[in-house]
Amino acid sequence: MARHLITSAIPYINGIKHLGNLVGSQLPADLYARYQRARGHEVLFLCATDEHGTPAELAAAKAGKPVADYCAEMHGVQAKLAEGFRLSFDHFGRSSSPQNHRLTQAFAKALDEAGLIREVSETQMYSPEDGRFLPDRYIEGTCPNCGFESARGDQCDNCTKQLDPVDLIDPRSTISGATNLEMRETKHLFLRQSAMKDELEAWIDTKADWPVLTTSIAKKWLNDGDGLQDRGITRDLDWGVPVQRGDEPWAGMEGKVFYVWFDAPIEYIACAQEWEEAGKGSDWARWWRTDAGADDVRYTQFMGKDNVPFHTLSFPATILGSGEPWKLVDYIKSFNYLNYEGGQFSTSRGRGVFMDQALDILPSDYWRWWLLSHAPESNDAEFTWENFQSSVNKDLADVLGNFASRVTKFCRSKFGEDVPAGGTFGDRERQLVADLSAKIGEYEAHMEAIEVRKAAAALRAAWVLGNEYLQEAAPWSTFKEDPETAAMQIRLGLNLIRLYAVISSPFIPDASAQLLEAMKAGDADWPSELDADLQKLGAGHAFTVPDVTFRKIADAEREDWQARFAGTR
Ligand code: B3M
Ligand code: ZN
Repeated sequence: MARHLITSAIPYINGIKHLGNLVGSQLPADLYARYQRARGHEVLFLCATDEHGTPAELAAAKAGKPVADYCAEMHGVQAKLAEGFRLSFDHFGRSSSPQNHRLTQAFAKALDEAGLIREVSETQMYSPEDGRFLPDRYIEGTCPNCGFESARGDQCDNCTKQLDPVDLIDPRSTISGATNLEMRETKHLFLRQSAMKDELEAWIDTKADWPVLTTSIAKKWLNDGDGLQDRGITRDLDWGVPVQRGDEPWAGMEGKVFYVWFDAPIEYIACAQEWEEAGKGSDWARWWRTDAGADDVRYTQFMGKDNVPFHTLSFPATILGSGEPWKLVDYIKSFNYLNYEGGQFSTSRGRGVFMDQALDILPSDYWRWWLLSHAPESNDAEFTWENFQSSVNKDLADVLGNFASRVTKFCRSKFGEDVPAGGTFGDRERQLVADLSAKIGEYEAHMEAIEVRKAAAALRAAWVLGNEYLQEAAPWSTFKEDPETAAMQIRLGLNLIRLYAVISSPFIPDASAQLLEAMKAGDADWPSELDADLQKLGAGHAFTVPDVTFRKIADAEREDWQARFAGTR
């Protein structure tokens, strides 16, 4: 039994995420966590809300609420939606937790003791009109790297470059729109990433198995221009982790907080402490400290490509620089973007489908299946309603749902609601077992490699094999001449439903549970010896005909949704 630590990028607290956000981290992380659990491994799957920094402050101000109240409320909303999508986090934490405050301050102290923090007196954008400094998202302007006109102060969304507000061309305040900004002196802490460049590069060079998308982004920023830059890790904001050296004050840093991207990844660790504190498990250090057993943990992170620089460079710099025995990530799975109907999803314009809206119109399995089977892995992908309708109708309704319905209904009408006795496997059945074994082997290999689309395609192909078998064996015709053989065929069909329920559970957990219940399957053990696995439901075993597993999406409905989500939430 292996041990898997799995984290998804932690979503910003400000508002409900769209389906593009979901498929970029939380959903594939859940797929992998469910798969590893189903294979009998020990899994700790963590996620949290990212509650600090300018995104939280700006959103709270817009909602007219104190930022702490706003965050508490939105954490509840996001937790409920996560449940709705069946995201099986062992804990859904909060980066504003006391655990994360303590840990973030302790990391800063360790980094300072290692000589990796320097104090910098610098001039920062100050807006007299707003009466404040304008860090990060309080400022927008043109990206000096790619010319994108709405780059934020901390990062360009277009080219992923990490920025400092002073880098922006034609900067303006996002609070008031003011452009009469002045430079004022302020003091900040910088993490000396430049001193760690060689160590980081050597570490990344050991990761030959990482996806190209991950390593190419890391390499780009390691060797960009003058190489890896030192990063400011403090901000002039009210909301966040107060700058302290452990539990001691930090002279000259009064009233400042750590930068959100400094404390957010540390929440991956703090979240395990929260998990333990919530009584959901014990010994968090066994997952995170190599001096407490985390050496045999395999740690996998999931994220969108814009988050890769922070996870390949900044967070490892924090971990390595601390000189303490923390677990480093073993594998980073990153995703491109999902587009929406010929453009981008847009949170600000309400363009596209958001998590709450998706669950209002269809159960989560429909979305999970489409999103995962179209995950933006090697390229950006696009959601279109036509494609969604046709995938759901074909893959889920025609292939899987229809199989379960035909087999169970036919059995009920000819043999009753018990698995029928009689007959033995012939050539056709032996061939099916061989084909299915090969297909499931392929499926497992793709799941291990976290090739999400390929895994979905292999799973679908396994469903198709059952359909083809049923079509060829045609128990409804066999029954007329040879009821014994028809009984064997339908017994195999019922066992296939059970098998599909088991192997499909990482993708479509609700449908799997429904089918397992209808088959009254005693266990949901992953198949190991297919021949035997397909005889688990023996003669006389009772089952029921499941309710419709997947319904089809009608053209009129699709058109209605298309219009409804075009762009004004
Ligand atoms: N909250 C960005 C995002 O939601 C950021 C990720 C933090 S991961 C430590 O895409
Ligand atoms: Zn740019």
